[in-house]
Amino acid sequence: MTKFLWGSGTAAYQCEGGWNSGGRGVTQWDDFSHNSKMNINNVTGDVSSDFYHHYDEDIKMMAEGGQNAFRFSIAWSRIIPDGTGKVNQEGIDFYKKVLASCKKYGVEPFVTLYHYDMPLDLFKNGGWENRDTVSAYLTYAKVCFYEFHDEIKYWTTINEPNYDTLCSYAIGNYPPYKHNLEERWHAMYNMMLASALAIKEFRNQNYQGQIGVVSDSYSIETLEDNDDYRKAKDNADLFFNRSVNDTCVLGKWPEEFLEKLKADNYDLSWIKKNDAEIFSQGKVDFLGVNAYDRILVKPYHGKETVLTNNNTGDGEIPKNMIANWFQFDEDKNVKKNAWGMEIYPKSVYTLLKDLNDRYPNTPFVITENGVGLYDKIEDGQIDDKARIEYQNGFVEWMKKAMSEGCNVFGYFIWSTMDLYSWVNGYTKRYGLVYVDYENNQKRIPKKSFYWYKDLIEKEENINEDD
Ligand code: BGP
Repeated sequence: MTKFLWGSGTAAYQCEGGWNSGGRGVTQWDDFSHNSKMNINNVTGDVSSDFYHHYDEDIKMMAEGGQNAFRFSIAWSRIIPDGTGKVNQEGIDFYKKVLASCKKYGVEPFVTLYHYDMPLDLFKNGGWENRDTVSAYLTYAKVCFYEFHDEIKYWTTINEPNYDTLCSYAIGNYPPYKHNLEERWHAMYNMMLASALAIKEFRNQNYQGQIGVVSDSYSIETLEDNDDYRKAKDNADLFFNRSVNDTCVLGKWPEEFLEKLKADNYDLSWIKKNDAEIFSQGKVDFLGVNAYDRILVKPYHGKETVLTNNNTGDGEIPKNMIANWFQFDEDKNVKKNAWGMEIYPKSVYTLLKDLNDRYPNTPFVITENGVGLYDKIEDGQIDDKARIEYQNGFVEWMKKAMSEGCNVFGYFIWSTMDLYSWVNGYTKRYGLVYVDYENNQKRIPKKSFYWYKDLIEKEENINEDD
């Protein structure tokens, strides 16, 4: 039986730095951080946690913390700097070095091909709204499979097709800052198509290993139970979960979802006749689940669509309402972090049970679970009790879901070390390891790092009795 994966995760733009080193091309996030007035926290990922130079130290520290797996993403812009055309050998060499460190310290690499960042030229040509990006992504995926297939057993194609496109095209806080759900669904459709094509290619080449999608998925809940509330809940389930998960697990867009888009009068001419076959051949081996919080909804009969997010950390609860679908509700009895995220660990239990009911026999892995806090150093230590409490709750509820039949084969805390939080900058910290940005990116393990080490030691054989 394979070992349960206990690890933590990062993403290229958020931790690497070295933005213009090693032949790396420019991405839309470099453009955002250097040039956009939407960069409200006014910081960049130019240096960030400087993983580009600290990778060996970081992976060694993970191993010392008992972690046996590391989730990270490859920067497309390091491999094919202009998005199409020339492959950059220096970029390939960098990830080979990262993979060699993983091997040296006995840490299993768990690799994402696309985690929000794309070469700027592709982005300027329409990004995920342009089907050419799908072909460019497939070429990029082929290069990565070919170069790294010996070292990587766990691949994921795309990180969070739902949340990424929601922020980029509907909330409008990520580039290209749009507020248009129709464009959002178009972009997400192309992402899912790119993912399916990459999975198909991976299988065609008979590469050893497993491949999946990382989906931000939510336990959708209501505070009341009646027909109107149940309808809102089903709508939210389609909107946030099934649009992505049915498509990559069952290989088919849910009919009810397409009906909803038609009812919204969207032009769906971007759905091409042969796509259905591609989706049916691009099913995942496992579903990666990013689990942070639940989504609480109630009916909405208004005409206006308003989508917001809290990027300031001022405690405000984001208000969201989507005409013809649902609106967000709030449970005043549940604690939230400064960015309005509920601290509600039971949500992972409900989520896993729901996913297991809908997709029986699917292997799941918690690819992200974490909490953003204003961590502070005091006497050289970071006592992040609130994080320990949050993570511990999630692990307990995950274990309960596993004991009731959910097949979960790994758990990754977000994040390995402090890193750049999209739009929120560096004050919102998630790491098990503190990064002192004022002092050459010095690493200092937080209390949660040691808590996790102890937990892994205790739980090492978590799946041995199945
Ligand atoms: C997920 C992303 C991660 C990470 C995390 C925390 O949606 O996959 O990249 O950033 O959320 O979110 P944030 O940094 O916005 O607080």
